[in-house]
Amino acid sequence: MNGSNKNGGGGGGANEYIRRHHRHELKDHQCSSTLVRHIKAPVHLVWSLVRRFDQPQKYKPFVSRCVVQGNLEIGSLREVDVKSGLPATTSTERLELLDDDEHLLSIKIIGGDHRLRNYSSIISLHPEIIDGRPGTVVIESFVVDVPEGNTKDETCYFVEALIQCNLKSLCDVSERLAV
Ligand code: A9S
Repeated sequence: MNGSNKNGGGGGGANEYIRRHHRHELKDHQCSSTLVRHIKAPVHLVWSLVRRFDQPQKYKPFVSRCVVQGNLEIGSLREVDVKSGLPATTSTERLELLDDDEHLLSIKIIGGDHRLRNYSSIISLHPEIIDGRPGTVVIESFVVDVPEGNTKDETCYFVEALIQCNLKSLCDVSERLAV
């Protein structure tokens, strides 16, 4: 039984971007989803925040600290400490893809005291005009194992809520910088 693959909203353009960049091979007992957000800030500015694999806390509200071994090469690992109150304290994550031309970042979570096993995500940025000014379509998709004792929907709901918080914060930080 394949995981549920709900595609987030977003206009025609977004669906084309989703088809091109956000394809995940779903295994049994995995769930996947795609979230789309429109930011009133130019792509280069939003990307300057997203591309910092070494400093996710630039926009991710749950991250309290991040340490990267080595430099920002594919395969680099980061140790992410998250704030109290979450069902986890640390996460070890690997840089899978960082493309400064296509504005693509992909990571895999390979460890930590949380319940997200085989978590893989892709975030892509695309220019668009919003209210006659340079804006950005942000698309983030993930695939993750459904933990024993949880349903696909519960797992998707949990991860989507976290990513929505990340994207809301990315929006706030970017739009504040774009003023
Ligand atoms: O940070 C991301 O890009 C996405 C997620 C889903 C991160 C989730 C998280 O960092 C917590 C916020 C700590 C929640 C991890 C890896 C596990 C959690 O339980």
